[in-house]
Amino acid sequence: MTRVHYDSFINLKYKPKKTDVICQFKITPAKGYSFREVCSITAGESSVGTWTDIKTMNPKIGKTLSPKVYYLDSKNKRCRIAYPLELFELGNLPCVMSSIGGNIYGMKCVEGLLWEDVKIPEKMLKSFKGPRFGIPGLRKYLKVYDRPLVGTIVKPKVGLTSKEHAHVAYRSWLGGCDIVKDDENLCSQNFNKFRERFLLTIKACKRAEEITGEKKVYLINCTAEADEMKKRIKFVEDNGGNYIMLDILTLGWSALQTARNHTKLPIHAHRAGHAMFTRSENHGMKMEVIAQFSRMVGVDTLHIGTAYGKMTGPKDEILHIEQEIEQPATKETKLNLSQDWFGVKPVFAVASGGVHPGIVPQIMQFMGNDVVIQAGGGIHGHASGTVAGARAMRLAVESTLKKIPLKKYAQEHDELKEALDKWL
Ligand code: CAP
Ligand code: MG
Repeated sequence: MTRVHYDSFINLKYKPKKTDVICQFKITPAKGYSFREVCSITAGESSVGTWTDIKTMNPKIGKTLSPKVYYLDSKNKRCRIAYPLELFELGNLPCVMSSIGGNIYGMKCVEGLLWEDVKIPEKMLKSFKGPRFGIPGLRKYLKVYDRPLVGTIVKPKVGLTSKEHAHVAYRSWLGGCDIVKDDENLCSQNFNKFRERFLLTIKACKRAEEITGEKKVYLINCTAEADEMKKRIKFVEDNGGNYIMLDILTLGWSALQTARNHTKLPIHAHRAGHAMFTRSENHGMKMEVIAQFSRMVGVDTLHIGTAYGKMTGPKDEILHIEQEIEQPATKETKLNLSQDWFGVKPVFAVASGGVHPGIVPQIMQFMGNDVVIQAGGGIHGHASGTVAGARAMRLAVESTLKKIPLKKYAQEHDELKEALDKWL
């Protein structure tokens, strides 16, 4: 077996510069390798190093571009590496990923490599667009200032015709949803073509606005091959659309950047497939890092989990992710790096997956008011149907804001009572 062995990227005296990109990893060395050695290899393989010394290396490269492992915590297998900004092309996230999230993940010396956190310097942040709307912009857009936003996902995920889809959306808005979105796997299948679905559903959206007097948005899933995605976004913009949705991880960072460059509409980021990277406790990358890059590129709403619903994700991690996408800055702790967002707009956290009115108080207590609370099954599964289901969600938000226990509020509100009877 080819054995890599070097120690040259460790420098525990190094004080990171303001311009460095800093990453925190949890590293499990493979048998026969030490923790310290693999930390050094991680820095090397994701930058200027390779498995042996090379004749083409020169001192200038070594001096200006070598990352430094400046923090080692062998007990918790955690290290922090400072990468000089010059290693990367600004405004090119795939390039950053190919470096830091690249070859090293497949090397024999690594048994597990978990990219836990990133601290992005101002210059890199500013080379991306960031959210166009952000939380204050979206609140203004929707004219909702004092409560969480309420959304739904048209269900079943796939299978409805465009007409049926528009009808379910319409009934969701009538019942009280601010937001109606497509599901992540609905694109332009034969049974429900993109253009027809869009035209019918946006018409229903305008009608619901007239009837309810509230602003309503339709998050249509524009996920497709990049040229086609651009065409779909343009079609939405040219025909009175008010929001687009993208599956950011299946699309890839490149197409997400393209979308951000090409649309004036808010972007909803669905994270379908994130768990392929984020689920293992020892290998992959954490949602924290995905969330930071999403804010940097410029999405306006991002799924981050609920802790109380059907998806995995520890509460403390979800809370930290929410802070990371919604706050102007976060502080350094033993578990996380700090991040100053230098004015990059905040992203609305989306709590979704197994949500129903019965868990709204917990979600609001845990995630606050700046959250989009989304329920698919928890609305369309209501015993009296979609309108009542949406109404029950709004009532749950209302009762929580009024600090009235759900069960008490339900005594005077049938839709809420029916929802609690089914799901609590
Ligand atoms: C929710 C959802 C979302 C998940 C994704 C679904 O539907 O549409 O895709 O929320 O998970 O299909 O599960 P339900 P996450 O309300 O019917 O569960 O938000 O954690 O990324
Ligand atoms: Mg879904």
